[in-house]
Amino acid sequence: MRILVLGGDGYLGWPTAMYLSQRGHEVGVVDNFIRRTWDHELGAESLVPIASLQERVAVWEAVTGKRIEIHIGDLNDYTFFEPVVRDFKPEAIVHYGEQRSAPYSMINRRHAVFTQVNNIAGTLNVAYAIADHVPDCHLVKLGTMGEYGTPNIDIEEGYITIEYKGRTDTLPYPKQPGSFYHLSKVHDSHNLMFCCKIWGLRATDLNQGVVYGVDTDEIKFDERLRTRFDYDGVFGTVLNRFLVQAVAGMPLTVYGKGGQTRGFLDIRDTLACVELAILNPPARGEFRVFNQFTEQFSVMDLALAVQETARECGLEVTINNLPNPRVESEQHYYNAINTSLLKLGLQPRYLNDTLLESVIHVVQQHKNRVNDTLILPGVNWRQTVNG
Ligand code: NAD
Ligand code: USQ
Repeated sequence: MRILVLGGDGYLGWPTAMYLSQRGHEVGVVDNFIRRTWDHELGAESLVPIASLQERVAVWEAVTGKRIEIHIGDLNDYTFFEPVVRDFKPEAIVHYGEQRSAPYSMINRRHAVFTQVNNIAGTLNVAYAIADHVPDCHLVKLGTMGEYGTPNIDIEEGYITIEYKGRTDTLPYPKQPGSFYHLSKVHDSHNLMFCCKIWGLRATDLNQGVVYGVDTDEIKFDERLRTRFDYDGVFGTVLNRFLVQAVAGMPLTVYGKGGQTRGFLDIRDTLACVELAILNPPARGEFRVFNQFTEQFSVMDLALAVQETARECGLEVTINNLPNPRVESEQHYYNAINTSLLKLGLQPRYLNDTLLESVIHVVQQHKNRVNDTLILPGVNWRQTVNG
């Protein structure tokens, strides 16, 4: 198939582009490199050195003989994006191209506004370009499990059937997100559901949990194909951060009590899920939602697992319960349904010692690049900063 990967220079976008290319799809990537600019803004850097997109694509072609097309530009610039869609004529678009950090969106007013404009307006442009030029194209949009928050009932996949005053309806599942970033995904979901209804587009919203891991089969072909690996307090996600902290000899930064429970998945399962969604498209007019994670853990479960594996690798690690910089429940019920992707054939790779050890090994190779001033959280949800 002809597949455009938006955000194809990012942590998930680049491995996805290679994975789809390796499976014989014709792949184009779109990115404006703004993620690399945010590194400069924050004085941060991927722990694992990453090549430019141009070098990655050249190495990929040299190693596999397969071409990946590059389109450099902003999804919010329709004069750039419209011709890309018109000329590439994708049969599927995988949309990763958003500002994805909850702490970044909570820095101050400017970052909150930027996040919502970038994500919501960018996604609207994607929907318009599909409607205008390739109305049959399947949009595979990355959403987040954080759209649902932590309700005291089971979390269904996008919709819930409710009986009220003797009548029954199936309605969008209630959303209680925990940051302006997570809210941007909720707004995207509403816009896309509406676009499917009015224009007959077909879309899959992949409500993904927190991703961990550093290696995919394609990355292993050549060191220059590596994807970014963030560990700083703004862009680093929890398990990736704990593994870096363990290697750097720093206490694991559990926020509050650590009972916060989330869905998690291995980066290789992200790629498998995205391809399964592409190969099994919804009908025209359907807005389909899949919960994309394989296991649930509390933050404290993860800290204890990292501590245990680190000990087996000869590293002594302590756990530090920091005052929580976020506003979130620290002890709550959590049971999310994730059967749709399993029914399509996903074979999950569950978190185990071997995976933790393999990430620890990669982190150890780059230990001298850890900047310990970036580890502690610096963004506080309770402060409104008018910057
Ligand atoms: P990332 O920041 O590494 O990659 C996103 C890419 O999109 C970057 O390369 C960035 O330059 C690009 N981008 C952003 N705005 C753009 C714009 N307006 N125009 C063009 N390019 C733009 O993020 P990631 O970790 O790869 O996440 C990808 C997607 O998956 C995001 O939408 C995120 O919300 C979602 N997601 C990620 C995780 C996770 O744990 N990483 C979990 C759930 C969902
Ligand atoms: N946490 C800690 N210590 C840390 C970092 C995080 O205890 O050092 C806690 C947070 O308070 C939170 C949980 O771990 O309760 C997850 O935090 P995170 O930073 O790993 O993940 P989150 O902010 O939710 O965002 C990440 C991605 C985002 C994606 C989301 C999926 O950055 O793009 O949408 O995971 S989900 O969590 O399912 O919404």
